[in-house]
Amino acid sequence: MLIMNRTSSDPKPSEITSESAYNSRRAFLKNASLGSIALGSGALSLPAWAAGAYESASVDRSTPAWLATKIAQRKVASSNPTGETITPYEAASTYNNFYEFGTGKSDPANYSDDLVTDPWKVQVGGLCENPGNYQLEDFIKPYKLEDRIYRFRCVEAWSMVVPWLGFELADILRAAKPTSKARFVKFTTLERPSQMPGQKTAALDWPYIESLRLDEARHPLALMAVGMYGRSLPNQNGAPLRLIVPWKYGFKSIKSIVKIEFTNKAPITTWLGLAPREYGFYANVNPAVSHPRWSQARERRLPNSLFSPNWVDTKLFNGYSEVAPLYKTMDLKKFF
Ligand SMILES: Nc1nc2c(c(=O)[nH]1)N[C@H]1C(S)=C(S)[C@@H](COP(=O)(O)O)O[C@H]1N2
Ligand SMILES: [Mo]
Repeated sequence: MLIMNRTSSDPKPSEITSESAYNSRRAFLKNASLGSIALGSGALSLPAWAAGAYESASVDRSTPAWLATKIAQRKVASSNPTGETITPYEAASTYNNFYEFGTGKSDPANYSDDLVTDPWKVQVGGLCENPGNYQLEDFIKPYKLEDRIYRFRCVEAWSMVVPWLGFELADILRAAKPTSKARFVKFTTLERPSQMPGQKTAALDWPYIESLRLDEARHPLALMAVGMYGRSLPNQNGAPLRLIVPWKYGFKSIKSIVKIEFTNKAPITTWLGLAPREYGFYANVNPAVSHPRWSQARERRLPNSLFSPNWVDTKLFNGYSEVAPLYKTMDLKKFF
């Protein structure tokens, strides 16, 4: 998510986590014998698809009791529908984009420990019949959680396969009942510079904002995630509540959500507002539409390094062709 007219923003080799960085981190974890915490936790019963994914998992963050209970009661995925290797937890939780904590790939993991995610409030409002202010626990109480194993593709051309854990965004729409005037749903991230050091900089216009058309939001693939890899979300991955839209570039999947509003007009979302020629409102994964500064034909599957980039071909809608009807009247080159 790098901007043309910022010198600090050109993709640097150092932004790609090097093999040695991975190895030294792993060595550190072994020495600190933290690596065993997650594996040793009896609460986690790992399905077959997860084999190996936790190998070097180092983080076992405290999870509020109510959330741990809900997670334990979730519908566990019986198989991995992507048929692709699950990205190790270690990679998915240390190579992140979350500019609220800095623009470097390891900044979110390094600087998000102090973010307080419990208690957490979610406000639902705008053009809907059932607005409300909720504690997160009450907000998600009606919904049964489940694992959803999805490919996830960043506009920067790296990707991963992650077992997210959550419930359908469509459930929220059914509960909030957007009025006939509503056409978009707008999401807002927490603004709390005291705990989000990146917000003390002008890296982005804060707070981070994203949006979907209502029919996109109702698609059963769109997920509200409260966890990943069978546990609660680490702060760097958007705790305690984030969006996952697997057929769109990762920047649509907004983290640490505090507000959900229904609007009549398309909001100016964060990256669209910053660089409209580079980041469109739709941001559907499309190998045929290049970013102005790089091709989108391929992607580097995490974990990777400069020495083994692990390239795979990018698929239209990230392989989720079931969403194609949402866009059948649109020129995907124009509405990118
Ligand atoms: N609030 C907020 N949400 C965000 C971002 C961000 O900087 N701030 N980065 C986005 C981008 S560009 C990507 S690729 C994904 C990365 O999610 P991950 O770190 O869990 O892989 O989060 C998205 N959501
Ligand atoms: Mo991204």
